[in-house]
Amino acid sequence: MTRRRPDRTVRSAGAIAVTIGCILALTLVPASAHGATVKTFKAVKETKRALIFKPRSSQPEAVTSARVRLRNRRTGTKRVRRVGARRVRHAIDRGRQLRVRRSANAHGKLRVRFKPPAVNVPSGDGDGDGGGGEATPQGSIPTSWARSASFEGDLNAGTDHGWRIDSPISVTSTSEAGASEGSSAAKIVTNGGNSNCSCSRMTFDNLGLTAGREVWIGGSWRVTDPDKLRWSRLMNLGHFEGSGDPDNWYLALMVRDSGMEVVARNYDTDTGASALMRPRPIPQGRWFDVDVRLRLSRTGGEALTQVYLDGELVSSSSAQNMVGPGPLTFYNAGLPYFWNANGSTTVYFDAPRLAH
Ligand SMILES: [Ca+2]
Repeated sequence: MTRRRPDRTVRSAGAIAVTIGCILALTLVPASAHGATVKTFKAVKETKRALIFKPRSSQPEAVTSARVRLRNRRTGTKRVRRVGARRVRHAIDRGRQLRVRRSANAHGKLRVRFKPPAVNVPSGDGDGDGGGGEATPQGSIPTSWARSASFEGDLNAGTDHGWRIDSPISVTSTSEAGASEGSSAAKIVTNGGNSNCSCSRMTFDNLGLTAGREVWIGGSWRVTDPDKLRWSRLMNLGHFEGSGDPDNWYLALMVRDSGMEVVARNYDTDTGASALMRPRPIPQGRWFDVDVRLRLSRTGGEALTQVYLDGELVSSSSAQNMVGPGPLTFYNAGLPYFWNANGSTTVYFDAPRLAH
């Protein structure tokens, strides 16, 4: 059988937008004293007896202490509940949620103190073929996002056009596999039945990301069988001018024969493609986070692509990450492209996010 190269993409034909839900976002309030940093996180969920946080950082090992200053909105009573640094490190390291007990009506934010970051910068194992060494300091994953969604019972809130779902693929909101954020996630079920584009993706639109821009994109997935994702994509930024236009290009977290990689390429050809992270195994049967920091450039040595897996920097490249003249105008994620020959599989997706 001849392998197809099914990386064609048809941009989301937008259904009517559903918009602005309650975004359970995290916020960052930086503070410094003697080089230490304090990050503040809003609860991503509340239960009657607890506040649920999902702290993020690229340096979980730097956590020195954490606490929640609770204030009872009904009685005005205040109290401070300390949270063990080890618990916080563990939650960040594993991408898990952190549960802090509270009495009813008590609210507060999680404040996490970090010691000053180490000076040395991991060189990464995914240098592309761009010129020059990697000398740019490691950034930290944002805790406040310009765009995000969480699929808490509503698949469309926070997205620009809802989902493109090519029948008979289905996407539903479910809590059956847990979630990266909150308690629900998007469940994508494929059956390989659509020979055109087995696509299921949501969109952040009208981004206008040009050379020189600093951008973060991220998403969280739970994959039941990585072998069923060959020749597919998990997320991408894209520039699209019309079917077959040679200026169409995208920057994607994608899969070829195995593993996931980050590549900037033309829609229709690998000629001129720029490898930004070498293939690495796709975690199986658990939630994982991928966050990508970009400084966009068509010039090797001026561009920057850093990839964080579960909050840890795993790849850094200065290879060109723009392969066309046009700006990146949209973000797609979920399973933006699925190779139908993979057949039936289920992928859970949560917390698409973008900062710029
Ligand atoms: Ca969610």
